[in-house]
Amino acid sequence: MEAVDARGPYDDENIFAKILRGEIPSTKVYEDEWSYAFEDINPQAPTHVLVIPKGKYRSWVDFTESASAEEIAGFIRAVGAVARELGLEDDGYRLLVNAGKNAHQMVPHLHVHVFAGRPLGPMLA
Ligand code: IU
Repeated sequence: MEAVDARGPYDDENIFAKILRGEIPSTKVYEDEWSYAFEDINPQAPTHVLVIPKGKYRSWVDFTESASAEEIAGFIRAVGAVARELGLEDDGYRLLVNAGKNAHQMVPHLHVHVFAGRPLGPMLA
């Protein structure tokens, strides 16, 4: 799959938009007013969850520039709730956001990766 440009208009037909609309199945691990979290289809660790805002945001910049303070706070809290509810705090976890081509963002809807369940090694680059 091609990396995407994180800029430009939101694509309503991107795969995570379809997941949010229930048009494509996903394994839900968390949901609240602002956010939805589900298992990554191609996990890179024993726990690999994607947390996405329910709003239409392509990237971290788009989200932080366009979303309300309430929505941003709600989403960041949701990422924490996922880590807590999955019991990841004892052994640790990693959060990752890819944006744009050089970071190999493949899906143009903001997503935070949550990795856990094995030693993750030093920072990925
Ligand atoms: P990236 O940060 O845009 O590179 O990550 C996209 C992720 O979305 C990647 O880990 C894929 O395995 C994952 N994914 C998915 O969970 N379900 C899908 O239908 C598709 C991609 I397409």
